[in-house]
Amino acid sequence: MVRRLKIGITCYPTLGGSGVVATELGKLLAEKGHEIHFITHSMPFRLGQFHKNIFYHEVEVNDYYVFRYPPYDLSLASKMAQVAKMQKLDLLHVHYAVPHAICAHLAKEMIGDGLRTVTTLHGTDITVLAQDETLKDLIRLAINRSDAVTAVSNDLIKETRELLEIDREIDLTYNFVDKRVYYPRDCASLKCDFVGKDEKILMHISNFRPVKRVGDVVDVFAKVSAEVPSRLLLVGEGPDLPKVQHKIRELGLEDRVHFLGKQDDVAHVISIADLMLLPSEKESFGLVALEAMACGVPTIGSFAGGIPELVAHGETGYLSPIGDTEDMAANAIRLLQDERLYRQFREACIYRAHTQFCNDLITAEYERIYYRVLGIEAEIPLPVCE
Ligand code: GMT
Repeated sequence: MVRRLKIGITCYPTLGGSGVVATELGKLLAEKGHEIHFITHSMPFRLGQFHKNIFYHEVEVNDYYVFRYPPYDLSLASKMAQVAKMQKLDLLHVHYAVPHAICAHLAKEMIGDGLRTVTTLHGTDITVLAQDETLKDLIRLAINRSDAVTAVSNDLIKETRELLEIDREIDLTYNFVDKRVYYPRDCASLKCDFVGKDEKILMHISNFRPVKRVGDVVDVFAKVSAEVPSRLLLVGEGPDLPKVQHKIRELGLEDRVHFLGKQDDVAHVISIADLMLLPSEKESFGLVALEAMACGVPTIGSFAGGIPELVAHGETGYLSPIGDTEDMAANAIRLLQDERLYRQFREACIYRAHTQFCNDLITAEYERIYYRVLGIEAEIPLPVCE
């Protein structure tokens, strides 16, 4: 029997896809019998109720009076070392390079080689932060000192190598969906709250940062709604929200656009959509497009980053050059007006998400990496998801 592992996980617990991936992975590993210790500044929002094999260690920041700024990174590194020692952790798996990978490196320095570290790169930790000369050397150090590094798309692996000029091994570990949660839900009554009988729903979910190009979402919707009776549902909040609200007013679309704010039950919300819009400028993977795909909702998006590795262009959605809202709108209209084509896309979406990006498969890939860095011979078969 393969040895169960004791794993410390650090992530941004309250926002973003990297936090979702880290938390869901922790839950799945715990289900498989591993002991999981979350080491974060607050309870991961997707953790939900009590889980067997899952423990939570809160990082408290030392606010000693000589510190001008509370040193979160140092508190995190100390907490990692403390938990690793007390709980006899086998490894730390950190999500997002800054500051988590560097803190893990410090913790390992404190504990010694017995503790292994795995870093997962998620996106802007490389595509934005590694372009910043003040952070570049730090990120390179953190990556080079990790016992294993994984990234969520081939595109992100390529960017990491190019931007940081490193040639170490980086494993590919795509984002995943839990098939027990993400499948087409029957949300007819919820849908009726927003649209009339023959109207379609276009949806965008993000943190409304400039890389998401939410202005393009509105432009695409303006063109689509001129041809197809439809509504736009915007889910999430972030710095570009006021700009987007202004644009909607300028285009006179207030009656057709609904702001849903932040939502937790994403599977239900997505299931009422007919199309997901993801016109990002940078997107290392695009977890939301995967969640939509698993619920049978095709994506209209851009060719940015790792999106083409996820969305099969012309089969589970359509992609266009970044900023080409004409093409995106034309693709959306074609899909919404052709019922047969839409049904075909919908089925292809569910099949692709549930077979290529399923929880069992990607969890097994992470487990293989853990045993490899620990030098433990273990047979972890890669399951065939159906
Ligand atoms: O890197 C970020 O901007 C934040 C990060 C997050 O926490 O949501 O998003 C990235 O990680 C997700 C999970 O791996 C990916 O699905 C997103 O594509 C990626 N975002 C970007 O690359 C902009």
